[in-house]
This record gives sequence, C-alpha cells and structure tokens, in this order.
Amino acid sequence: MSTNSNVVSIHLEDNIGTITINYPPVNALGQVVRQGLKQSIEQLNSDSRCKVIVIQCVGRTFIAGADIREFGSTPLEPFLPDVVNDIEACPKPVIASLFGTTLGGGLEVALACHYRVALATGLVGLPEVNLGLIPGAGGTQRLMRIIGVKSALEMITSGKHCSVHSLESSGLFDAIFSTSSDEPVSELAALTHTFAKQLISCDQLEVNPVGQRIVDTNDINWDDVKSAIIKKARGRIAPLVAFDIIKSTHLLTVSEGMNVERDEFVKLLKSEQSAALRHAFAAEKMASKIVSAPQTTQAEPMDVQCIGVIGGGTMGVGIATAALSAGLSVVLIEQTEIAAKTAATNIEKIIQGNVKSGRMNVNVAESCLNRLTTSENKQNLSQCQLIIEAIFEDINVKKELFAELSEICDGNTLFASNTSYLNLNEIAQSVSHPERFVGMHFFSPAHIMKLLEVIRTDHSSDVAIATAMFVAKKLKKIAVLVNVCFGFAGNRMFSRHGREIQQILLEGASIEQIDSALTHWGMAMGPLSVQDLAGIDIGCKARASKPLPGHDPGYFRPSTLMFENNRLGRKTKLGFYRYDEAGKAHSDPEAEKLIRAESAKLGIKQKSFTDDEIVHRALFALISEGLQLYNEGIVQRLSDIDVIWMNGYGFPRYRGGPMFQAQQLGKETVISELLKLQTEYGELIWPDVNYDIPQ
Ligand code: 3H9
Repeated sequence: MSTNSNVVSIHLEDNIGTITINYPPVNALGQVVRQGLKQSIEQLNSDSRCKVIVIQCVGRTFIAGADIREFGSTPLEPFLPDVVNDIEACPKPVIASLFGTTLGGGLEVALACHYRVALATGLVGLPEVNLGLIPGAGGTQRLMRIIGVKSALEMITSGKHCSVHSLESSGLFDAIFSTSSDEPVSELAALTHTFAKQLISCDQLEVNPVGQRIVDTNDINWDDVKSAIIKKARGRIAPLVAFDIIKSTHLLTVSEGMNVERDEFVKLLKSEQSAALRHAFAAEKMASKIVSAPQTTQAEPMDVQCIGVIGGGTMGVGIATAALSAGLSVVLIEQTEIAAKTAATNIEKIIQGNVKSGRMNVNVAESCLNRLTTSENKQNLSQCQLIIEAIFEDINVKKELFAELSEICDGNTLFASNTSYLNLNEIAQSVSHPERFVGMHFFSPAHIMKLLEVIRTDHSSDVAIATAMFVAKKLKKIAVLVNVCFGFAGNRMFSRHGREIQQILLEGASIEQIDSALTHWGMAMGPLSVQDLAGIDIGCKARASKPLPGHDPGYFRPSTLMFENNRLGRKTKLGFYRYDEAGKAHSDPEAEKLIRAESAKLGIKQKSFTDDEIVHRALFALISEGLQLYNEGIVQRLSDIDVIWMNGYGFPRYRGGPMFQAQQLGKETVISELLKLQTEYGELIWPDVNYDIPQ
C-alpha cells in the first residue's frame, strides 16, 4: 500500500509503514510537514498490517529543524510538541532514519521515536541557542534522559552540530551505518528497512518511550556547569535559560517539563536577542545571493579545482590553508625558493595543529599537503583556474604582477587581488582581460575568519563574480559582494568607527573606559586594544596614502601620536596600553598624558562620558557610514553590512549588526540622532543620508 501527498507520503511493505518527508530544501517542519507526520502516524497506528513505523526523508538531509520562515507569524496547528508527543505515545515502534544535518525540531522528532538509526557521516544538534531560542518540542527533556544531563547541557547550550561518529557511545543511536555507496540515502533506507524487519522477526515490538526514563544527575555539579555556561554565553541569554529549565525540571515528568520549556520558548521567540540572531541567520543566507537585473539569468560559476596564491606571508598562507582544507589544489608562489619553503612549513604547521586539536584527521591532513605545490616560478600557475594575489600593498607592484600573469595564463583564468583598500579599477587596467578580474578581500587569519568581501570592479563579468562567490562557499566563507571604494565596505566603516573613537578619546573619555564600554556592550574586543594588536603603524601608513581631511583636525591624532612616539602596540610592548612580559595589558598614564596634551593643543573641551554615550556615538558612526555605503550602491543590501560587521569586526551577533540596530531604533529616532550629531560636529563629518530602511 502506498499513500501519497507531495510532502509527506506513506508506504507499507513487509508490515513496515514508512513515512517519507520530501520538503526541500532541508525538510524543515513547516505546517504541512507537521500535519502530514501527525496524520501518517495516526493512519499507520490504526492499520493492523503495520507493525513498525519508519520516519525517513529524501533530499539532502533528515529534518533540519522547525521552519524558520514561520517564526514571527501566528503558529498554526498541529504544534510540534503535540506531534512529537503523538510519535512517542504510538504503541508501535517508531524508528527515525537519520542522515545529513538532523537539527533542532528534527532531532526532537528523532528523540521522540523509539529507535534512532543513522548514517555515520551525519551531524546532529540542537542549535536553537544560535537563534536566541531553546529547543521547544521536548529537546530539553528527552535528550538528558538518553545521553545524561551533563552531555545534554553541553549540546543544548553550545548549539554545536555534533558528528554521529562522536556520539557513538552516547546511547543516542541504536545503529550507525557506514556506506561507500554512491547513493547513501537509498542505502540508508534499505538498511533501516532491514533493522525494522529484525524487530518484527525477533518480536521486539514493545516500546520503551524515552519520556518514561529516569534522569541520572550523579555526575553533575550545577554551580560549576552554570559558571562555565555564563562564561561561554558572552551576553547571550538563551543558553542560561536552557540551563535553568533543565535544572528546574529534571525531576519532573516530561509533560510537566515540556510545559515549562514551551513557556520559555515563546518568551524567547519574542526577545530582541532572538530577533537579532534570526536576522543574522537570514542575512547570511541572503548575502550569498547576487542581485541581478530583472529577467536576466544568473551566471554559472566556472569550475575551480586549483587555486594559485601569490605571496606566502600571513594572508597567503591562510588563504592557501583554507583552499587546501576545502579539498582544492594550491600552487603557492613566493619570490625565492627559501621563502616558498617557509610558506610551505607554515601551512604544514597549521594543518598539523588541526590534527593535534582533533579538527582534522591524519588522512585528510596528508591529502591536503599532497595537494600543495610551492615554487618561485610563476609559470607553474598556468594550471590554475583562479589566482589570488596576496602580496604587499603597493599598487604599482600589483599592476606589474597582473600584467605578467596575463602573459602566463590563458584567457579563462580568473584573477583576484586580496588588497584591503587599493583601487581595483586601476589594477584591472593592467589585466589583459579585465572582465576576469575581481577583488577577494580575506580577513586575517584567512583560514579561520569567516568573512570574505568579493569586490566587483567596473569591468568584472557576471561569471567572474559568480565564480568568486562559489569559491567562497567552497572555502566555507561567508561572502559579501561589494563595489569598489576606498577600504570597500568593511574597512571604510572601520575607519569611520575608528575616527569617532579617537574623537571621543580627545573629548575626555579614557582609553580603558572606551574599551570597557564597548566590550561590555558585546564587541569582541575594545577598539583601542584592537589597534594595539593589529599594530598602530599599519593604520597610520594606510591613512598616509590619502590626504588628511582638513576639516577634521583631530583625525586619528591619538593614533598618530602613538606612532610618532614609537608606541606601535603589542609588538613594541607600548601602544594605547603597556604590555608586560606575559603579554598582559596595563593602563599607561603616559599614553593618557599624550592624548590630553593633544586635546589641549586642539582646543577640545573636556567632558565626561557615560558608557552608554560612548556606545551610542560609536554605533551611530557605523549607522551613518553604513547608510552612505547603501546610498552609494557599494553594498547590495543593508543586511550585508551586518554580515560584514558580525563576521569580520567582532560585532555581537545577538545585536544583529549596526543596520539591524538602526531598524530596531526606527527611522525617526535614527534621523533625529544623526541630525543632532550633524548640528554639533558639522555635516562634513555627519553628512545627510537618505534613510530608506525598509521597516
Ligand atoms: C527549531 O527547530 C525550534 C524547535 O526546537 C522548536 C519549535 C517549536 N527552516 O544553509 P544553507 C534554508 S529552530 C527553513 O544554504 P547548507 C536556507 O535558508 C531551527 N529554511 O545550506 C536555505 O534557503 P535558500 C533549528 C531553512 O547545506 C536552504 O535551506 N534548526 C532552515 O550550508 C539551504 O541552507 C536550525 O537552526 C530552516 N530551519 O546548511 C538549522 N534551515 O536556498 C538552521 C535552512 O532559499 N540551518 N533553511 O537560501 C542550518 O544550520 C543550515 O541551513 C543547514 C544546511 C545545516 C541545515
């Protein structure tokens, strides 16, 4: 017998009723799926021919969670907690057949089943905290009854996707299947069917609902666990809520616990943090989409298997490592054989470090290193489909290099520059086919940082852009497409933000107060500590390539003063802070004295700031510059700016990015605040912006 709906279908064979979900892209639990699951369980339960039920999915994954697109609209019945309770209450054994990424509500469905089987390559997790939520369909109650309170707390409060393999002995799975089949999902279906048949042949048809198991809390020290969670949460509230629920409900029944869980889930769904984190998720998905003119078809990316990297410094090594880790071949070019060897050694060190920390297995590491060629001979680049330049920031040297590459490589090779601020339109002129030239601005360390700005020059073809975005995805980067301007989107805003911080310093706030106000608000690091870490000379040299703004006498004066006094940051053990032998930062009255003397020289009246005032000014500088970037068409959408700031500049994800903050404040408030700042400091610093943020 088989019953079909487009989304959830039933097939009955060998007394096994198989429920198949087919709801692309990730089989999320939209209303149609919940309804289909509920009806299918009821139908198979009342069919006397069915002895065992299997829940499986087709496509790329078992259920990857609740349907995020439904959050924010009125929930429609049946509700997920009721559906999972129906599954658990079914008197016939229900088996969940897992592959891909079984996440959130998807794992909650699986936890309510009486058996779970999985492909060894799969991942499972309760990532709700990443959306500012907690599991809302029994996850806080059932997981601890299977894998223990401590492991459940770790999984729920971290939101991590865990490999099936790492949970082999956790009790979560009744069978784990490895397969080398070209069609692993069909193979899994067959293996699950055999598993179900065995239950029938062994007459193992009694069910043992997870919800009736007792929670073992022997190994838990609640206070220690709570302190660790607070530390890791860094301002996010959901992990703490999950902890409190588990602590307060572990002795209750599942149904009592689920009532508490549901109340807290609903509260969090309405919280600002969840709105911000859901915005972050959607904004990142959106950033990878290229806006094209109506009625035009999206360009197909070129196939890239081998990447050339020119320059074996920190950036080149990071880019090469990211490409190797993504399964690509790399040809890395340095000026001398010795420099090329040093780069190879540095790449090997990073890869071996990954093996040591368990992030990479030995065979994968070996394969990565086998795909690396280092050389001082640029002719070796002719086999590459994409060449990324990562040499020092000198426009003439870069132009010469690309002219030379145009001779070596055929007309199909894509060229990219990793410059952080040089004019890519000018560099493009030195390439024989400027349409195949783009910017790919990685962030340091390039093998770790997620953000990648892909820069479209005036000449870049759609294929070149599509290929750069496609390679970015392969490298597991979050790519944002931007147009050419000084510093592109990220560094231009960083510079505007830095200017405001320096002005606040000159107006009387102390170095420590600025850093502490912003880190308490959630920034990963204080802006002045960042300067010390990056090296104060780097910014000073970059600014020296442009004339100083005559209308802004205080423009980066504190940094310039540090530079002139050889206080270059951590590398000279003196910068905005003083660093001891162990690298610990201390406040330094000398640095403050230099700044106060400069304020007096510039005639800047001193005042005291509250932490909120510091955050407000720093945030509004970002909002103002972000609006200008949008108005000028440098970014495709405002949310792209949020993606850049959250992934490249330590902006707290739970605050959704500067433009999300602007949206939360509302158009009127933002305009009136910007006008106030314009009145006080002039329109050259706070220019008029066309505020057209969709609400
Ligand atoms: C939850 O479950 C709450 C419950 O506890 C309680 C409820 C009462 N819904 O990332 P990709 C879309 S909270 C709808 O590019 P990948 C995504 O937008 C939820 N759509 O692919 C994209 O669409 P498009 C807990 C979703 O292979 C497409 O799928 N679950 C959802 O790199 C492909 O996505 C999560 O938080 C969704 N839940 O990664 C999982 N998920 O093509 C969040 C994805 O139109 N999702 N889409 O741009 C992920 O982590 C990744 O998307 C996943 C696939 C690992 C699944």
